[in-house]
Amino acid sequence: MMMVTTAGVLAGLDEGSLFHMVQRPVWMGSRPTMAEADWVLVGVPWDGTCSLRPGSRFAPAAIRDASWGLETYSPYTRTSLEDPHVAFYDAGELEVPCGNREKALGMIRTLCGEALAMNKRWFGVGGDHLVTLPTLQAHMDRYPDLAILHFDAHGDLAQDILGEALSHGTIIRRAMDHMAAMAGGPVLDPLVQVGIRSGTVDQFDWMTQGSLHLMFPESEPQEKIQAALNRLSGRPVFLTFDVDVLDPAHMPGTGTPEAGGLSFVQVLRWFEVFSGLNVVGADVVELAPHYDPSGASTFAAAKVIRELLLRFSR
Ligand SMILES: [Mn+2]
Repeated sequence: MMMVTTAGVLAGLDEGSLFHMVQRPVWMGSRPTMAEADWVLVGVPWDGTCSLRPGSRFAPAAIRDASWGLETYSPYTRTSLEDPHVAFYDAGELEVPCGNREKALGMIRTLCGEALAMNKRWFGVGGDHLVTLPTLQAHMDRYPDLAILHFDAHGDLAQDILGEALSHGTIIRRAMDHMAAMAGGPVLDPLVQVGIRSGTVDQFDWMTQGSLHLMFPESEPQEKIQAALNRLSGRPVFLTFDVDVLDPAHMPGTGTPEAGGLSFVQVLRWFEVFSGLNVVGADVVELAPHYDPSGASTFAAAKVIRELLLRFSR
């Protein structure tokens, strides 16, 4: 029997050994330093307000690991994470106290503000959707005319969840409140929502008047798609992506799965539709990896991040 020995492998690494050792502390394709990067990718492992099944605090690490299972090249955009114009830096994860909502939100807002002050584009990886609120507030501080492009199964427009105004189910309503406070009056125009299929009647009424809601790319009339583009064009856009916008058949690994959602291919089609927008920040939230023991949800979330980085780099 032939013995396979590893003796000399480590010593031979510098001379081009057959063995290839890889360390994976960062996202696939990350630049080695922040100075070289346009985007800063930050994990926010906080899931303190999930109303059904918690676990999204585990998403940033799981997605980072899964990223190595993808190619850097995307056949959809025909670009690669290694292309010069795509420059992102995986800064790791912010250690946030899961039992302390106010402190966690304050830390996220401060860190995001710092990244924006360094002229970086923020790419957050949640966490439950509430982590998007301080991110949006930091963006509104910098971009008073910010618009929001929101992918989700849920409108996240509740006034409160069991009396709690700050929750993953209220975040878009709170963001609009923040915008209205900054503008000194109600603002209805700067929101486009995609994939919403769950909420109360008053939330859907509000959505009908206040936001422009799109569902499946092949069934929306061209005029409505154009109206959405008109709303978002020519202004800075924050794109927030709750993975439960995907149908549970594609994305079972999430806290509040909702049947009747988009396929991965339909999501890609929307990214293509919106690819001309000036996206100044983005996040992907609500993956709860342990509810999908196959791991496929985590790979899908990693692929969403890759496609967003590629679609919206410039
Ligand atoms: Mn949701």
